[in-house]
Amino acid sequence: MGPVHLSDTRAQVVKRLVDMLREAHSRGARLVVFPELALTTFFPRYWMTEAEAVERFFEKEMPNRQVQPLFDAARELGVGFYLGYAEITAEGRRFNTSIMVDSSGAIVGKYRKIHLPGHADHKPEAPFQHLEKKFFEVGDMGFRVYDVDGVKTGMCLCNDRRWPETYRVLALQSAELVVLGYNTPSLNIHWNEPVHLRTSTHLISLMANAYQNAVWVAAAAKCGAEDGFHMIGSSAIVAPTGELVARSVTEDDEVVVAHADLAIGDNFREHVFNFAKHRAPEHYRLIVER
Ligand code: CDT
Repeated sequence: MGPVHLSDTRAQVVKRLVDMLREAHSRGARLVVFPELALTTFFPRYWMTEAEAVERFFEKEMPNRQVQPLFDAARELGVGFYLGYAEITAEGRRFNTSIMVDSSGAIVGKYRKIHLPGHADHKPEAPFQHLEKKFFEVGDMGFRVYDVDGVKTGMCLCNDRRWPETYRVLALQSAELVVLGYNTPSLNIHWNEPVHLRTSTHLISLMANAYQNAVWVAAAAKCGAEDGFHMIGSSAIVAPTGELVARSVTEDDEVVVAHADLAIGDNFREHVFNFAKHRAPEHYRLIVER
């Protein structure tokens, strides 16, 4: 998905999502993955109060009137989707959230982002902010696997994709597919990271974790320059072999399709990564200690 600028309305953004859903359907897709915070610009780059952020960028209900056309199109076409958005609960809790919607247009799963990158304080010396730790709480739902039109599907969001524990917890629940959206700024405000590493570390995270957990992975960027702030593209679909089978080539709205044969993971699940036979959790205790 190309950039969403501050001046873009929810209605304009939802129309773009519906257009991509329709194109995906015309090319044979049965599930579409949209980005993290897909309905708005990547607003954690801007310093503002929490109240202002809620007013401008958070969704109180899902679906709501503005997003309903996407749900209607999903039901009409029989195509499910994953969507990331900023959620404010009835109690006023704020999460960076994603949902799974099945081919009947029903929400069948929810995830609230656990690995929140960035900072909570104002960094006026930085070219932009990364205020996920200010605007969001750490997710309170864990990593869960949902049956989405018969496919065991796990979700995560952006920075979660860099952590092996994310995929392993999902694979331990027999996930066949992991879907995620991301917004990855091309510049790292914390240290002088070479720009090309932003894309290569993204891809290597998807590929290594797909292979080591025998899952398909589909990752969708929001990318290009949002009001001058550039984010990487390279939306990708990776097979359980660890191989990249599809990748976007533009930084605009672009539909990338792959046929994901779920059986490709079987040999890996039965042999090298047969968890029941070969895992040694008694030797892994350190990774669940702080
Ligand atoms: N949105 C998000 O999680 N982005 C992070 C940027 C990390 S640098 C603070 C990512 O992992 O892509």
